[in-house]
Amino acid sequence: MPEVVGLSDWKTLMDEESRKKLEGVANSHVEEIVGKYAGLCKPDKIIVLDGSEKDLAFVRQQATAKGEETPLKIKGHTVHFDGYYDQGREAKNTRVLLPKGQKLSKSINTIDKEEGLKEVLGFLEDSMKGKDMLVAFFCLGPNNSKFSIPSLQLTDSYYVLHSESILYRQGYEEFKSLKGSDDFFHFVHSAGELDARKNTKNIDKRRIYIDLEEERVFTVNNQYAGNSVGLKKLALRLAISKANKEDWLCEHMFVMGAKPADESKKRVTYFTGAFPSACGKTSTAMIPGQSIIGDDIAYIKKGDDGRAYAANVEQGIFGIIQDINPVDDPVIYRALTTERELIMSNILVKDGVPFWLGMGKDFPDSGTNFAGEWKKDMAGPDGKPVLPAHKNARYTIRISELENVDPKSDDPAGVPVSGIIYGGRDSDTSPPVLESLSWSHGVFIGAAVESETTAAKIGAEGVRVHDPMANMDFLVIPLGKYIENHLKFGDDLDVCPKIFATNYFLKEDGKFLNEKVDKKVWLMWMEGRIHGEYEAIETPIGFIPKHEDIKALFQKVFKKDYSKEQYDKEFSIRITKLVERLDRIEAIYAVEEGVPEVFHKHVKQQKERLLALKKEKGKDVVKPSEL
Ligand code: SPV
Ligand code: MN
Repeated sequence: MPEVVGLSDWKTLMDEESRKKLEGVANSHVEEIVGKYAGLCKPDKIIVLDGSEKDLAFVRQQATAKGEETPLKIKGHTVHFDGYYDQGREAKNTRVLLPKGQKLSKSINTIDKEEGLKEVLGFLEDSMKGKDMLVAFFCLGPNNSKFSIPSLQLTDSYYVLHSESILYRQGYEEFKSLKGSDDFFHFVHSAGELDARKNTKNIDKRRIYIDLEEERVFTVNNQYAGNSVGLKKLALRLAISKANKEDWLCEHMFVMGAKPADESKKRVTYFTGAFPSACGKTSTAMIPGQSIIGDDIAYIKKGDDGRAYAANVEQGIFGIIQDINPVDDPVIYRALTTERELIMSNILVKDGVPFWLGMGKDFPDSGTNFAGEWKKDMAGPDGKPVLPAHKNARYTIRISELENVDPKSDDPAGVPVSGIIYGGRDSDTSPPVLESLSWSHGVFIGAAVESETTAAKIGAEGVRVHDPMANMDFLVIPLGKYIENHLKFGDDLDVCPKIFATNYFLKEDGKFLNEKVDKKVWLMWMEGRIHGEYEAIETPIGFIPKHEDIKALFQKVFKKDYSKEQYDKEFSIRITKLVERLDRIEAIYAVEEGVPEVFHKHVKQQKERLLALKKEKGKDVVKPSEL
């Protein structure tokens, strides 16, 4: 029996122009997919888009006309609201469709494929009645490159397509070049039935089901971009599976270019960085004076010269707007407050003016936000106080709109990666920056990343969670295999990138030990290490900077003194805390199958080194000068 039985005359739902565009890609698989889900979802119309300026303008105009977005005062800016209960990535109902007899890590959410398909296709049935089905062609990775993955999006949301037209490269030509092959990803999305505010009504029927075999994702009854935009976190999961089969890495990483603190040295050194949500990822990629390629997802492949090359999968940023202010993030703040095409979501709007948390302005007493008509001190439908803007409120913008865009941001060859940064978040354990002892030690560091949960994911906030390579939420292959792939990738390179770890969140008496902008100094140190410019101190957990080098960098970058006392506070080795962390990591990996032996070896050896240091020094917190 076919999976879906629907309309046989679906082509009548297209006008002549759409029909021509669909025929233009000359791909029977594309046609079959469009026909199949048009038959199931029963839209009033099918509108095929080829990514032309005219089409993009149509999508923008319809997003507003249909009430999914509202224009703000500044030209080109709009706001979109997601429903009250749809403010972050859904974890519980995002599942991999698991074919019978297959197994994945315990921490990966799965559902029997047959059962899951039946459920999600059931929810998609008739979901587009009274709406348009939009069919659009995109390309993950730079166009016309070895990184490119053509991707087909079907959705009934103009907001989703508008977002995608900002965040991703167009792919109509890529689809033509497929010459009829089925080697592409596809995504079927419906926001489902909408309420008067144009928000998903049946949030209890929100489902995101991932089919690795067919390289497709079904997502229904949601609007938040992390759930609805196929090319973002849904494609990330498909690409992780594809990378696993093809021996490259698909990472939840930014890509950026760093310039040395000494501007007379004309060089750009490329870094990728994995940070769990709200651990400083975008703000690291946006450090003033540096250049950005991408802030969220990278494909990394070995180049002909034996080095690792990374490409930005996206061409835009779907960034957290909280705390974007002229002091901490001047580049983004300027972009968000001047004329250009952008979408803000889940902020507060008063008379067409947006307000968000931490922007450095007072909130009005009322306005419109994700809860509807907002008033100071009001409670939401769940009885909880409603903040004026959501903590996970976002902006969607093209990277090319930013003044710090890197000239190689669309380079089909990608950029050579010299450094990889793993950024965790803890208040009492890890120093602000360190360098791994080797590639495999670096992989271990990445595999041990921990952070406190934030509002980007629905659920409790402030809980310390293990998030290997900041990619755990998206893993669709066993964790052990994923770690092994990283180890193998490095073994296969002629020159490995150096691997670093950062933690911007150390606290003393409840107050942060460093300032937000300090991350520039850590980056400058990492950049210098890559070029052999600084010596480092070997500790049980990796190489840490010398006080004199950091002091000189603080002087150069911020004209600020960086005292020995401050250095000691930030770079001391906190043995018990570090060992506790290793114990947590050990427990997590103990129940995982297929974890490479070298990983266990690093856990064991690091613990031994820490305990030996404790014994030797007779104390629990050891200053760098005592090493
Ligand atoms: C993240 O949470 O990692 C994001 C935003 O980049 S989302 O699109 O929700 O995944
Ligand atoms: Mn992300």
